[in-house]
Amino acid sequence: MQGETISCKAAVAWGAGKPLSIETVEVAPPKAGEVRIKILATGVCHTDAFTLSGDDPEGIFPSILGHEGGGIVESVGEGVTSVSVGDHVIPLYTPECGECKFCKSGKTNLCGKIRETQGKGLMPDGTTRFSKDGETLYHYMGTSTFSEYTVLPEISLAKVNKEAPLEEVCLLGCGVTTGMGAVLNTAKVEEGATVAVFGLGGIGLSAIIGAQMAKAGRIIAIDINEDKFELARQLGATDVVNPKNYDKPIQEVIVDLTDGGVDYSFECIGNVDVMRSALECCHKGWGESVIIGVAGAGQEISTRPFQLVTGRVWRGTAFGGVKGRSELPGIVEQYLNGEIPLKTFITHKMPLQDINEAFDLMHEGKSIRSVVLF
Ligand code: NAD
Ligand code: AHE
Ligand code: ZN
Ligand code: ZN
Repeated sequence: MQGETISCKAAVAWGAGKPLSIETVEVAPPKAGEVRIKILATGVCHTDAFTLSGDDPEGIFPSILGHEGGGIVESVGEGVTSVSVGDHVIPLYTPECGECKFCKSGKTNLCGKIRETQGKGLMPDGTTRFSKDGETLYHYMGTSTFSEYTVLPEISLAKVNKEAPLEEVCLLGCGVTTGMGAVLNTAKVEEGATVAVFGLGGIGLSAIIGAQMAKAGRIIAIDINEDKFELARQLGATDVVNPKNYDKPIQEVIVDLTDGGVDYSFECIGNVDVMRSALECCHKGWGESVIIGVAGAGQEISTRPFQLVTGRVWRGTAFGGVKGRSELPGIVEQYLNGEIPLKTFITHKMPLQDINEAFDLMHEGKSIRSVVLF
């Protein structure tokens, strides 16, 4: 049943480079095909910081950021059939409509149905559900989880087991699913393979979990912040490398360490120079490098075409290739079966009013994931 407009707290991004501001905002009821949810917890991903910094070509202000949440359905719009009030859900920035060219291709998780309006901070009908004293606030990544209440299209929700604590499985809404999925779905790493992971934040550490699940023979973890090494080892890294400790390019260091290069590498930073290193540390003839990190407006990758001519493969992944509605509920079950150590990722918890601390901790390299509890 459709409700009334709700007034609630949200962290509003008024402009690039400004801290988020906790405001009372209005959240309109869901229209046809839409669902309003009460957010219980949200992680803070580097992509939120990337957009807030002003580097995101799709960044729109004022908006409500956040895309790694967990919540409970509060009300549903006309025609919604797949979720009902009280269901536990994870918002999906990569929806799954099941009927568009992309969904039907069987080749990608990138659904095309609402991508255009989503990128403009709008709901599929071209309007927004958020406002503040009559001023429009834009949606972000179709999710806007930095708000007590948010509205999403039905196709952007994965219904999950109510036994799963939302303050942990919210991390499956982006970081952990992305890193694991990049290894298991995008690269399809085989048993015994040698893997290099560049960047040991929430994404890189999840890639290590994926590599461990794939039974990779060697997992080389690379970061310029050595505080990240202990957790990387705990999760399965066999080697840890700080590029700053060498006076030659990191790709040469890795090639020397691995008798010619790795089978698979993953860039989990968003640095185009490291993307090049990640490609060039791959083994001639078959090595594959997967770009996960998101780079700012105007930045481009480059390498000698000879790197590809001689058999290396460069690819990328969004949300780890995971189809959210059909596959995420199963990943939540894997978590419930003890296969995914989500608690390990939560280094900090805080109330919404302290959300800017989560960004500070990330920039200082002190957190893996901060989870905001509502
Ligand atoms: P994070 O800030 O938690 O981690 C980044 C890590 O990279 C840090 O440990 C940092 O010390 C390390 N680092 C920085 N510069 C480095 C360098 N030159 N060499 C080695 N290590 C370096 O970030 P995160 O939340 O894990 O996100 C990582 C990247 O993945 C971001 O660009 C984010 O936007 C992107 N991302 C992409 C997807 C996707 O679907 N493709 C999903 C989530 C996040
Ligand atoms: N808006 C940016 C690109 C940002 C981006 O690549 N986002 C990833 C998810 S990052 C999650 O932390 C993604 O899913 N991309 C696929 C898509 O369709 O957005 C830009 O450069 O314009
Ligand atoms: Zn993210
Ligand atoms: Zn689709």
